[in-house]
Amino acid sequence: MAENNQRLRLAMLGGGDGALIGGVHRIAARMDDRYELVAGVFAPDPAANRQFARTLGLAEERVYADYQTLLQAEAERPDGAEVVAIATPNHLHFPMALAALQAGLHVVCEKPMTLTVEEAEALARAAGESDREFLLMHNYVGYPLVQHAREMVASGQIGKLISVQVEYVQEWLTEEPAADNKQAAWRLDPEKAGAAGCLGDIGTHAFHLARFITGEPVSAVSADLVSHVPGRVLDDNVQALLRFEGGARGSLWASQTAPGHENALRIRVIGDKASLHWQQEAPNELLYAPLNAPAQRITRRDDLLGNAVGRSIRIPGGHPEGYLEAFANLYQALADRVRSGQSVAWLPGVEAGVEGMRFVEAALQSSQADGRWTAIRPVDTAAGRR
Ligand code: SOE
Repeated sequence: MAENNQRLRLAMLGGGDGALIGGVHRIAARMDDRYELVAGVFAPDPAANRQFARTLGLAEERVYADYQTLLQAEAERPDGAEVVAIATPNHLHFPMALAALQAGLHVVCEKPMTLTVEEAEALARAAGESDREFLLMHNYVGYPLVQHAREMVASGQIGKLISVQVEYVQEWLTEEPAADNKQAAWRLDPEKAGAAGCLGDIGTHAFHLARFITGEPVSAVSADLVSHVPGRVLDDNVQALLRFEGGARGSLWASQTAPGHENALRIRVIGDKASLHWQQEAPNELLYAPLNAPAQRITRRDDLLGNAVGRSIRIPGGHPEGYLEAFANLYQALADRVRSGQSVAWLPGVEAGVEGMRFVEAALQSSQADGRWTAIRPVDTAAGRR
């Protein structure tokens, strides 16, 4: 397919006033000038929806009451939306993504992909039957040094994988949140968040990061989920042991009740020749520690990292890049795929969502059975969508 840099017409579902991630999607989509926001439904309340859309400068007739009307009306326009970004509470991901694929749109979907494994599998089938792209927003794989770590593992630089320690800890739900905290309200409500709390919200990011860097599926989990805040229904702290398909062992800790931790995602990948250590709050460096030799601090240099990684670097080393740039890398890669047919193998897709939901389900079952080892059914990635 020929290079075509025409901006992709983007519609957005969710992400209105008071939302954190909606604004991030809009910044990330614009960063490389590959998208134009043309339509949306930002809030269920009609007045709030219109008011918010006005702040974005959207044409009034392209601000819709609900997603069904948006999909239908945009399909009838010659300049209709081509991609839809879903940044709503979890329970809406599945119906919206399914309808969008069926309406012929490419989909960008927040994690966790669905509420259940059944929904995830149904979405994977729908994506398989369509010729549209599906991007699951596991944004942390967009960091250049995460991609570099993955390349180092794949090219044998750490040797045989022995263990993985991954943790994603935050403090923001340590206390009962204020009643008007919109972010917290739906995340703590099983009707909207699903059966998993912290496990679904950030445990899935940690799980995907481990899977992404190592390239190895996790075959079984033994999990212990707990809720520290009295009256809270969903888990807010997860400790899990992992068994990787190739024999490596791992541990995953996800918590939203960890005072002093803001957005502390970090991973250590241990091989028999070397270890790697990366932290999201200091994302411009990766520690490479070979056996019996001095450790090396690898910095995010555009001139040293490989081509695949180089494309996702915008300014030379020493000029910090961060969360927004990493997020934008996924949007950029999706645009490459849609406009130029470029294969971007690292982009998390619908299979990553199925895998994530199978992990969530297995961890929930394991915890209910007092930590019993529970198998995670493997995902067929033959279709090349990960
Ligand atoms: C809240 O815990 C949250 O916004 C998550 O929902 C995001 O996925 C994570 O990236 C940052 O924290």
